[in-house]
Amino acid sequence: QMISQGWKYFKENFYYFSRVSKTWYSAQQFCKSRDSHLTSVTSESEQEFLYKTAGELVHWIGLTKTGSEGDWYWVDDTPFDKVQSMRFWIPGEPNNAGNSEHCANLKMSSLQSWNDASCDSHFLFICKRPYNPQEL
Ligand code: 2F8
Ligand code: CA
Repeated sequence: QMISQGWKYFKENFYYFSRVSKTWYSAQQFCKSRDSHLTSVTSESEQEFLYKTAGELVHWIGLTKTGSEGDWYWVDDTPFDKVQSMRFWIPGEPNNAGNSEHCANLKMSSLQSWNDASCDSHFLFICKRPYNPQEL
């Protein structure tokens, strides 16, 4: 029986921590080719699982903006809760540095860990997919 080699299980989802760097879009394409999306983050326990597993390495997550000055949204279609999510940004972020930061990553090993960065930058990334009851 195969249980998703290379994927880590946490609370009804599997997560893939890449070992190669990609642009945000290219990372999302990779996740989609594996029946997943760049990860959403919707609870403190999920955020804790992600930053502890990521360690000090910067990883793209599935948060980006509609257009260049639009609102943040999760690429896996999870509704983005702006108020509940404020606590996960690094203090001072998102700052849209150079008016060109439209994708988010997990930058610090801490509860306050998100930074907005240029989507064209290359970083490691985290894919997430719901577990399938047949697998576990
Ligand atoms: O000081 C925070 C600032 O740090 C960098 O800019 C100097 C980040 N840039 C990149 O990651 C490319 C900013 O996004 C971040 O806000
Ligand atoms: Ca920033």
